[in-house]
Amino acid sequence: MKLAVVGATGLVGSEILEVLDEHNFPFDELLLVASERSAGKKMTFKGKEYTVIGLKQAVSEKPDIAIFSAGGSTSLEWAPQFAEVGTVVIDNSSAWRMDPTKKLVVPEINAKELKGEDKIIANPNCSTIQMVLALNKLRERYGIKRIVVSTYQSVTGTGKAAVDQMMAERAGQPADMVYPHKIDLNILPHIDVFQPNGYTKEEMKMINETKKIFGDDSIQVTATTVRVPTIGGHSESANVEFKQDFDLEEVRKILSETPGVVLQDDPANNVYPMPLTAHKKDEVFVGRLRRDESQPNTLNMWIVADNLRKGAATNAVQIAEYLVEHRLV
Ligand code: A2P
Ligand code: 11C
Repeated sequence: MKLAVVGATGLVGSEILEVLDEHNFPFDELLLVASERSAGKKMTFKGKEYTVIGLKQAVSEKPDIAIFSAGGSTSLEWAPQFAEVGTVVIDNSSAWRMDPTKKLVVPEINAKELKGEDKIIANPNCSTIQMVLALNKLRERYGIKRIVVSTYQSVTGTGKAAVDQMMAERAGQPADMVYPHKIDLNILPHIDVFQPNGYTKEEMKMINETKKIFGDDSIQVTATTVRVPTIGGHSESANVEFKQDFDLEEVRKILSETPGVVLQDDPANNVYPMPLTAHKKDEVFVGRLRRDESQPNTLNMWIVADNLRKGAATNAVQIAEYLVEHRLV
């Protein structure tokens, strides 16, 4: 097993390395890949020193699996070249997600769709992953008619430069501006680029990816995605209208038994999910469960996950683990 991590020097890339380490992912050879700017740089993984290589060299090494997290344009250009030499690419960018010939995978929900011939597999957007994982078993039990979601997203979703902007502002130093406005002590109702319909690309990702992962175009989704000055993870307020009525105790039971989901719902003791407590964890945390008293069959819930973990690195590594376990590579 020869494994390549493309974008190894970035925020998601370094999280992928941490998760590979924690999960003891089995490989014989590891290639750490980044832009030509970083080629030659030394990095340490599990006490061993590696030299970062560029994409051209990485393709020539014909890895079995390449986990990509180096932006959409890098994926568009290079994923097909890896696929061509037989590598299975697990891609974190938005480049291939809505391509009808590519699978969009959250392993707990739809890994069973994966086949040996899938050479480029898309990892969904972070804010989508945590929402669909929290809702999947409830959807199986009650059916979902409509989701109204508002997000509170960590600056880590933008990358290292955005964390640097926030920290420089916090320290009162001149900041290189990644966002169009200050982010510390502020909130931006703006993630990714605005689309002609007035929504942002992030909002459209949540809408379109949810339908594709659930394999159900009839689910109505509307989203408002917001950047907040946190680093531990993304939070979401979801208002979910089911097709049939639910029992709140049963909802708690289903969520507490959903693999990958942790129920944290004890308001009397101030227990609810938060980015600070979700940070560096692989699971999706759910709390503040309550019936929407303004409308039948509708639940309000609060969902938090580390966007660099289950929202990106963990999900990608779990796909790789599935491929290995099921001998699809
Ligand atoms: P590099 O460090 O060489 O620029 P982040 O989202 O945290 O900024 O990380 C982006 C990651 O994607 C980094 O590892 C970065 O490498 C990598 N990357 C960016 N552009 C390219 C490219 N054109 N080819 C390969 N890797 C790239
Ligand atoms: C954010 N969700 O928090 C974005 C980051 O399509 O993979 C991930 C963008 C993507 O800014």
